[in-house]
Amino acid sequence: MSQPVSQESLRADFLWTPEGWQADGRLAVDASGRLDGRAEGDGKRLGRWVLPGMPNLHSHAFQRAMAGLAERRGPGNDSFWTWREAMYGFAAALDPEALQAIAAQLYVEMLKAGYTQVCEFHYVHHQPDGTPYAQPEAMSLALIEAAKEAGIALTLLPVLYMTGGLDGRPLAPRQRRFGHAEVSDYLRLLEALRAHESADLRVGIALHSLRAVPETAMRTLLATGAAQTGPIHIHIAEQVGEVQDCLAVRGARPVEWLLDHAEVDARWCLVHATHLTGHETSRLARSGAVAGLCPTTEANLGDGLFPLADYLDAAGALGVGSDSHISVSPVEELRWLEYGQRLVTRHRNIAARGEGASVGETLWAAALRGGAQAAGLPLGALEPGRRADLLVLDDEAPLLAARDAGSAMDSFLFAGNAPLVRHVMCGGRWMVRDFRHHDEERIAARYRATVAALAARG
Ligand code: NGQ
Ligand code: ZN
Repeated sequence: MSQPVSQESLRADFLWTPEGWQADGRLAVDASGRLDGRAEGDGKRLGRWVLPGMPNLHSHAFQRAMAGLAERRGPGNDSFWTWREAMYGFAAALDPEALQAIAAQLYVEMLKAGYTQVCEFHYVHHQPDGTPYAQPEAMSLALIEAAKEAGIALTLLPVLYMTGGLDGRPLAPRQRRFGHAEVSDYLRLLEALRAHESADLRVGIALHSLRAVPETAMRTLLATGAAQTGPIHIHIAEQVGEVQDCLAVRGARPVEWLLDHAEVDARWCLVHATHLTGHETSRLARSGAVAGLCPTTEANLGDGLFPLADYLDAAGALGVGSDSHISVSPVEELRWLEYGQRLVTRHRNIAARGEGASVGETLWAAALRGGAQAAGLPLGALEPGRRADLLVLDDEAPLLAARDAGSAMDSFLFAGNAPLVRHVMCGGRWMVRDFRHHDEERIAARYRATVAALAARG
C-alpha cells in the first residue's frame, strides 16, 4: 500500500464503539496501522460521525465484470442455475491479467463504499481447459496484487472444488478450471499462498459446497495440519434444489449434515445458509459459526430468505458479503437484509429484537463482529489492538443534518442514496479522501480496456 501510515492522534464528535456512539471519541494509530490505547492531546478532528470499516465476507471478484449481463429473459424459466451457466461462460474468458484488473477496480469500489476488508472465495484456479498455469497459484496471486494496488486488506480463501454435483459426478467441461483432482494438489496451493501472509493478507480455506466436495475429501482436508488454523468458508443451502439433492444423497439437509459431520465452530462461515429448518437455525446459531449473508446477490439470483428473526433470537453470528457484486455497498446489503424480512412478514423493524433498539445499529454492529470473525483478523472495532480501518461520513451531507446519536446510523443505512462515506482509512492509511481513491483513474482505465477486450473476444 502506497500511502504512509497516519501516526496521529485523531478525534471524532461521535465514534462508533461496540457499545454505540461515543461522544468526543479519541483514537491513536501506531506505526503498524493498528489502533493504539494512547491518544495524546486533542488530536486532529476527523468529522462528526466516524465508524469502523465493514468487512466484506464473501466475494467472487471476477463476477463484478458481468454484473447486469444476466438480466435478460432466456427461453425457459430463468433461475440460479441458468445464471450459473452465464457465469461459467464469463469465467471461461479470464486470465490472471484480466482478473487482476477486474479485482483492483472492484476493490477500489469496495473501499469507496465502506468495505475495508474482503474475503475472496476464489475458485478459478487453472487455465480454461483445467491445465494448471506454469505458476499454479497465478490466479490467486492476481487477487493478492489487486488487493495491494487498491489498498484493501484481503482474506484469501482458495477453494477446494472436486465434483460437479452431490452424486459425485465429474466436473463439467467449464468447471474444470476450478478443480483439484486430489486434496494434496489443493494443499500445495494453500501452502504456496500461506507463504505470502502478512498484516494485510490472511489465507483461510474454503470448500466450494457439499455439491463440489465429497465427504471423504472434506474429512481428509479438515484433518490436515493446514486446516487447524484460519477461517473455513463454505457455500451452503442456498437453493431448494441443493437441499433436495442433499436429502436424497446424504439423507439430511445440507446444514444439518454439515453440523453432524464436521466440527463447525467459530472458525466457520456458512455462506448463504438460506434454507434452514427451525432446528437447523438454532443449531447453527449455537455452533458459533458466522452466517455469511449476501442479500443483494441472494435477491438477484432468486435464492430465498434467511430466517433472520429466529437466528438473531438464538444469538447467531452474521456478516455480509457482496458475493456476485451486483451491488457493492454494505449499506445496501444491510438494508435489504431487513427489507426482505419486512416484505414477507408485513412487519417493520425486524432485526431490532427489543423495544427501543435500532435496526441500523443492530445490523451494523452484528455485521462488524461477524465479518471480522469470518475474516480471521482483529478488526471491526475502533479499539486498541485492532486494525485502524475507519470511515468518516460526509459532514456536509444534507441527510445527516439534524441527526443525533439516536438517528445517525439508521439514516446512514436506510436513507443514504448519494454516498455518505467521505474518507476511508484501511490499516492506518487513507485510501479514500473526499470520495476519491488515490489511484482510481489508473485502475479504472485499465479496467475499461480489460472489459472491452473481453467483450471483443465474445
Ligand atoms: C459461485 N455463487 O461459486 O460463484 C456461486 C454459484 C455454485 C453463488 N452461489 C455457483 N452465489 O454455487 O455452484
Ligand atoms: Zn459465493
